Amino acid sequence: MITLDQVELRHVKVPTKAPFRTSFGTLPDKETVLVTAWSDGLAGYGESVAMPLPFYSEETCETVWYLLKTFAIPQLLGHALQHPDEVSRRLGWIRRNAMAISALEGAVWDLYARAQGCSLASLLGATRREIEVGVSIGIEPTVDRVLANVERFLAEGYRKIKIKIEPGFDLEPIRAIRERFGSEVPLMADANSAYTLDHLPVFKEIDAYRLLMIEQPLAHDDIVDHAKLQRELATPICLDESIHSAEDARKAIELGSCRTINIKIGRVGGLTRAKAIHDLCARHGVPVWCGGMLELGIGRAHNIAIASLPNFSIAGDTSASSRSFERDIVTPEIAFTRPGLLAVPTGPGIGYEINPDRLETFTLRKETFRSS
Ligand code: OSB
Ligand code: MG
Repeated sequence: MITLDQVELRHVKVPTKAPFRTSFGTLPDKETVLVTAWSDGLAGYGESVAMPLPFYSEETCETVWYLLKTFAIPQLLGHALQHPDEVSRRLGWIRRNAMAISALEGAVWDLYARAQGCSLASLLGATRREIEVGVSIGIEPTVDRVLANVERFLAEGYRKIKIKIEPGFDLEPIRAIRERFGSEVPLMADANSAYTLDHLPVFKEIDAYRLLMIEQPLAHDDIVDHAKLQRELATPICLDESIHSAEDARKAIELGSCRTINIKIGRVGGLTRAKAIHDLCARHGVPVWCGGMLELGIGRAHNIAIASLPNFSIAGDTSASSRSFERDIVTPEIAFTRPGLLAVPTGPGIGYEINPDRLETFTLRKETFRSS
């Protein structure tokens, strides 16, 4: 049992190697909210995946801060928890705000695992000792620059290449990658909702390139048109933005809207809910994979833990620290054990510690809340 006696919020901004462009907008530096939760002198860490602007979902760094400070933290401080699953239940009355809930819930999972002296992965039900890793490549001003990135990441051993696409920047990069690197490269495309059913002819052409999947081609809140599109394509559709819960997943599977799901802990409101989606998909024979939101080491560590579950059978977007950062906030930094493979940590909690000096350097503001 643990009782939270202190929670700290930190708004951080960390320089990235390069801006990351998607169809919804450009992400310059990494800016987000970190959560530390304490019980009896032991700390656990969580990371929000909210960004400064609400263009992936409605949440932002500011809404995460507000929601946590005003509603979620006061409900957990001083409250005894038998298990981290209770966080999601106790905060279940809060509609949406998944990224806020997830950041706090993740800190509690890490704290609880550390208090038990076991790894977060084993607590979640890990069956893998290492996970295969893919990489997500942003939209670039030229196809050549995409090719240069593909070359770099294949050389580093990444097991899956995902490129961001948008209308007007889709067939060309896909064709160029296939021509240069061959048809065997595990390749997929992520549209972040930039298309409609009117683009069917483009998808028919993309279909010929035998991608692993096309991620979230249509509207962020749609599962009906995705089902229509899936019926027209041989390429599997993967849903990202459209899936917020196990119920969303059940409906999408029933409708035939997708053949795989990108599970992001932050998008679905935490590890308990992410695991529920994983379990539901497993029961339906639908493989899943772990998405990413260009997290810092804390968030990546949570991703690695969940990706160790059995039905995470496709390489995820759980890149190493070096993909985005010169300096990450965790020690050790997240690095391959062998090309394209990350070891699932066996140490307590998320299995990484925080570098306090770096954390301080990157902090824009912080606030501590204590149980009275
Ligand atoms: O759609 O998967 C996405 C990054 C920010 C917002 C949305 C997405 C992404 C990525 C990056 O694709 C994946 C990563 O963390 O490396
Ligand atoms: Mg996506």
